[in-house]
Amino acid sequence: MKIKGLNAIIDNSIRPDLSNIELAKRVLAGGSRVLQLRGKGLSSKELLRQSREIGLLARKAGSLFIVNDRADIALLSNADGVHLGQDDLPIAEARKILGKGRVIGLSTHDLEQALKAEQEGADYIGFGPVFKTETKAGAEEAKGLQALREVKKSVNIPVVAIGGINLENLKEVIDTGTDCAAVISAILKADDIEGATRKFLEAFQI
Ligand code: TZP
Ligand code: MG
Repeated sequence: MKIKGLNAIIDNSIRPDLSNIELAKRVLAGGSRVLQLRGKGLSSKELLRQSREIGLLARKAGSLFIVNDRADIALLSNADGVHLGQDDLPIAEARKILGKGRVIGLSTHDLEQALKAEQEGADYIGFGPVFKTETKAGAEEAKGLQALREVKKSVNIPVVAIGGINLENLKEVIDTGTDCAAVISAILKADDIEGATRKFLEAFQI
């Protein structure tokens, strides 16, 4: 299992009519094989409960399961890894919790951060926001495709593009050579979440 293709991020704060469990079921049914749970407003107890349940669903479907922000919850829910932000635990500290067997990804916003993440032992990096996004409060300004291309050329670990990616701009993102595209609103806000997931995956196969 690899960080490749579509990374569907589950976050029902932007789709409150459906639970995270239901959202996970729909993107898995659509074929997503890299799933991340982003549970910003949830208590630790609730995040753990949901992570365990979604982790089992992901495993059954043959999907990777990554927990956003929380290495402790990733370990306790037997997830495949954690996705950290610049202000979360440093990679070396998260590694003490998760060991070498689990994946650690780090969000980066410029080339310097990307190179540092690789040097510090990240298994993959996120890079963005590539385009303008409404989903992340306080997100930095859009970095653009050229910056993404530059980062992809400069590191040897998988690069996950994030921020404002939709079916219209996905091809340009793929053409930079990026390994993976992380998507929230373009999938979760769709009427047909399963179908939208499938369309993103098809674009990766062309
Ligand atoms: N980090 C950088 S942009 C972003 C995160 C979590 C939000 C991406 O959401 P969307 O809806 O795909 O733009
Ligand atoms: Mg984070």
